[in-house]
Amino acid sequence: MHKMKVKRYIAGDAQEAMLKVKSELGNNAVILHSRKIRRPGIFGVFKKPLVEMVAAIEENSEKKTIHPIEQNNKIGKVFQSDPNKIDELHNQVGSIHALLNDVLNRMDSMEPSKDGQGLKKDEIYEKYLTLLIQNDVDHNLSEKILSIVKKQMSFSKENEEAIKNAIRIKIREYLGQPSPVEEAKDQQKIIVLIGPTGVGKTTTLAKLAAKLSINGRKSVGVITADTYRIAAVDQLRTYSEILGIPLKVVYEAQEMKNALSNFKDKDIILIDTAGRNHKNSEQIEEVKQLIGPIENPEIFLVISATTGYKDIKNIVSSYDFIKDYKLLFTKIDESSTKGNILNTRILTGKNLSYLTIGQSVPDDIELANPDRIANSIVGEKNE
Ligand SMILES: Nc1nc2c(ncn2[C@@H]2O[C@H](COP(=O)(O)OP(=O)(O)OP(=O)(O)O)[C@@H](O)[C@H]2O)c(=O)[nH]1
Ligand SMILES: [Mg+2]
Repeated sequence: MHKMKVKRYIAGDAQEAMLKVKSELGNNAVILHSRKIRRPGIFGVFKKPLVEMVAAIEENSEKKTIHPIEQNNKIGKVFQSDPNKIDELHNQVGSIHALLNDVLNRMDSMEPSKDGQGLKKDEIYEKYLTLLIQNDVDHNLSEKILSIVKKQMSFSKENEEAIKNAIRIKIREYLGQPSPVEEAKDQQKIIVLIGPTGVGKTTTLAKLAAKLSINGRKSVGVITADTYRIAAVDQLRTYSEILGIPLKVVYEAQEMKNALSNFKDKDIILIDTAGRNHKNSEQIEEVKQLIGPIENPEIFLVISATTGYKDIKNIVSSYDFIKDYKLLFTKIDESSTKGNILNTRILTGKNLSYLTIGQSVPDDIELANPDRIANSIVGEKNE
């Protein structure tokens, strides 16, 4: 493409604008674009609009550029006299077209936005979009949150604290209230922990058992259905001995009813299950068999905070046969971001419950704190 000089002219009407173009750029100038624009300022609305004209001329070239107005008259002649010229014309029109698009794009980005904030609007939007995504909030969800906040206030540098706060409040609202183990007065509570392998189900169960029996003064019984690994039963037996909580081992799904009736007198029964590979449908089917006969179980889906969102989505969908469950995130101490907690909460619509923050039984467990999660996602240091 030839090097072109592009200039923008503002005039009272089109004729005046054309004269300006002609006198500065000469007869060979090409009008790329012309449109009516409002005069700046609040009174501009009542005044006659101005005409904006963008014109171009080829720099340092002796080749004649055909003026679009002349084109109309000449084109027939050109076509008749020299068909080869058509190609040249096509090329010229093509390059003008490309140039025009480029100029229009640039003009668009120069244009002040409706709220008068100019480019700053996009700057702040992009800044927070990047921040949310860096904190592992799903891209679509990040855009959704920002577009909601954008409807509430103008995006400008001066407004930044308010914008950040509105984002935080929206996230906080999405996270909802965490839901701990429900206190059932005269009813026995049966809690089941399910989830992928190695996420910390058994450790978390020991933490919950300790908290409920020591702080909650409940009588607790523990059942393990994890007989896949010899060490798994030993692991739980060690905890139950330390905590003084009785343990029953269930080797087959049919034994579950029996184990449960053994603990008829307990306030709370905690059931540990073997870690299941969510990609193995047979293993997932076994979970179904195991929890099927339990009346009103309170199910916690245990997910490690270090798991990527793509895998979390697969895990969640493999457990979609369970109507009601709570989300429990482990290994928060090993994860640098909290976005997945928000993503998973939105994806499933299930309540958050506890977070675990280390390996120590029973201390490293806490009720999820939505304010702190939201603070962390918007990048507050003192989350
Ligand atoms: N850093 C950290 N490690 C944890 C946390 N919770 C559990 N772990 C560790 O994760 C490892 C696996 O924990 P388990 O409780 O055996 O996990 P599980 O889900 O029962 O594993 P399977 O029964 O094999 O599916 C152990 O080394 C735990 O100490 C946590 O909150 N933070
Ligand atoms: Mg286990």
